[in-house]
Amino acid sequence: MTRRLTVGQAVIAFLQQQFVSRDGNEQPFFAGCFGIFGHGNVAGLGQALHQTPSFRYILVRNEQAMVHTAVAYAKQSNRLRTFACTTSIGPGATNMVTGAAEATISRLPVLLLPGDIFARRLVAPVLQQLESESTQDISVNDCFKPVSRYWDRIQRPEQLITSLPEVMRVLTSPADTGAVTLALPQDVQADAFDFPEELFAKRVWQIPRPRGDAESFRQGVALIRQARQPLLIAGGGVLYSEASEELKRFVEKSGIPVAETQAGKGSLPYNHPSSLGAMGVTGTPGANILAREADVVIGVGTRYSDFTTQSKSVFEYPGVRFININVASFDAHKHAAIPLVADARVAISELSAALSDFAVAPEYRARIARYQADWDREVERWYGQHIGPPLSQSEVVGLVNTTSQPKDVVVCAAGSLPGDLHKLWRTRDPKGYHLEYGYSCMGYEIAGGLGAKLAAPEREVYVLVGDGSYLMMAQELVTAVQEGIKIIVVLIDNHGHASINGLSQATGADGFGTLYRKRDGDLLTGSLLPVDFVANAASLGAHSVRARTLDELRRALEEARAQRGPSVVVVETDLDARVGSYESWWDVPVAEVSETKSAQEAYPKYAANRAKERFLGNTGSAEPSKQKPDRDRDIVSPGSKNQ
Ligand SMILES: Cc1ncc(C[n+]2csc(CCOP(=O)(O)OP(=O)(O)O)c2C)c(N)n1
Ligand SMILES: [Mg+2]
Repeated sequence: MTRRLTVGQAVIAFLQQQFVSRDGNEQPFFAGCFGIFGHGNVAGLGQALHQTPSFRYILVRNEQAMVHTAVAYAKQSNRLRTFACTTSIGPGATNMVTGAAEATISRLPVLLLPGDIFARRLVAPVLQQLESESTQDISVNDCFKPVSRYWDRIQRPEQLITSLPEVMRVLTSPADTGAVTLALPQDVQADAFDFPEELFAKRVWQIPRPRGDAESFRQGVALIRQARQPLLIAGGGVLYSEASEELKRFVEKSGIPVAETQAGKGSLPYNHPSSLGAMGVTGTPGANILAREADVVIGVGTRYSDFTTQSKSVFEYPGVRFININVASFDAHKHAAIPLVADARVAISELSAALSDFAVAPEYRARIARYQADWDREVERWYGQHIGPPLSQSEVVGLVNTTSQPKDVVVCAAGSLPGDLHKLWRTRDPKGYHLEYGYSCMGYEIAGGLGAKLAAPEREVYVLVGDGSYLMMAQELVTAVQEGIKIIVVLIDNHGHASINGLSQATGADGFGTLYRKRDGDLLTGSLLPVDFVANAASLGAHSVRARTLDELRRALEEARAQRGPSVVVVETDLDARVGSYESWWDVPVAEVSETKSAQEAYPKYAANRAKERFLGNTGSAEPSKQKPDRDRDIVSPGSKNQ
């Protein structure tokens, strides 16, 4: 039995029949397809989508943005669903490279279907074709290779028969997932073939919950048993595995404190007795001090990015050992850990059972409680930091948090907001905090907000976006209007790149080139640029309003919640009212020689901090040096502005 279809039609017919199942819950894997048509896909995939209205097609405004939207949709859906993305050849295709990198880095499934140059070649060079004098086996789509977990180019229709199942295997694998690129030459997209009927049968991909190796598990349990100051770092894997309840039970009984990465924030509610809040460069004092002293670190579903490890400087205990629970062997083996290559939920509940008689010392529990209480007061202080107008960013964050519902979602990606949100946002639901901080891509915010809302229409989605990110990618507001997608955008207008301005000052470049001001000689120190964000958002069809005071902001948020489509609330904030960092450092290299005094002064401080970076290679086979005495410290006031 065969079915005669074009390649474009076969791709769509196949995607429609792909389902996933985890814990007995079955659902279609693809919610539809985003796209922009050009000569490279209009007659192939475009024709196929046109004749298949049951597969939702959404026209977007920018190809990079649509990958952000798909990434956000997949993230909010715990990787159990995603969108496909179709583009023309050339610039439409390469616009997706940034999104592909983001998906692959953050291990989130997206299917990219860029058009490609003619397989027949006779008509080459076609419009937008990259020519090469040394080979005809190249196109701009080769740029996707390093940023894709699976990459293929379909030169003959029958190649789909072996390629499409690989596409699905990778997309639905918790360990291997990321961007999958299937480049579709524009002539091949329209070519017909007699495909075997089985290719279009319903297929359910079981999302596995793998159990770890028994010997690694035994070693891990033994390691935790002899720990005096264990610390659990919760990464995105806790959330994707839906392991929050198991995590709660494990740490309530054992008293092990939990620090959260950006991707793992929300693993515990902010006020859970074991929660130390944010970990790392943008972390809380409690998390960072206990990380410094921890003798055993249990990393669950974390990649250990430099923001988490403070550039490998935070783990100071001489004999510190790691046990890493991760579906990806790659991450499980980091820091010479005991690797438990396993699903987070399964591994945590098994650890819970094996360690039912284990608990940390009461003094350790008391310290955790004290850090938590101190931090709660600190957050209150930042929420209540009423200045201006212009307002401070922390009081804006505070008002959005306190006026939102526990299940609402905050979406963000780049600038100074991620650090403030990581520290200050009081997360009350595992899916209430949505930060794209693997790639921290400016421009993700609004496009990502659409993805989060499409995945969770029952929740309000608050997009917090800086003026810089907004100017990079605001056009998806038009898509939100088109599709009736309600997102509430809070635009923080601090007239420039506050985050990089602070970093520039800390590293000796005096904030050069970071402010949105008119040119005045060599510098951008003239008057503020007269950008009218309210008018800008309104011109795209969004409900938009300016809020100068806290009362105005409260009213504007209420109004926004009452809208049916997207809203933008523009708030001017004070660029210099920064939250600062706590017990943290981040390695951003400072000029070793320079002609500026600020850089000359910054360098020795930098060199001293860098000396704290460690190679974390202790396997436990050698005798670790003796631990320093525990120190019991209070919260110190915000330190250097280092993000
Ligand atoms: C696409 C992209 N380009 C550059 C950067 C580097 N970068 C990080 S934050 C930032 C400035 C962000 O400005 P804004 O959105 O206004 O936020 P603010 O720093 O003012 O909070 C820049 C340029 C990035 N993360 N992403
Ligand atoms: Mg800004």
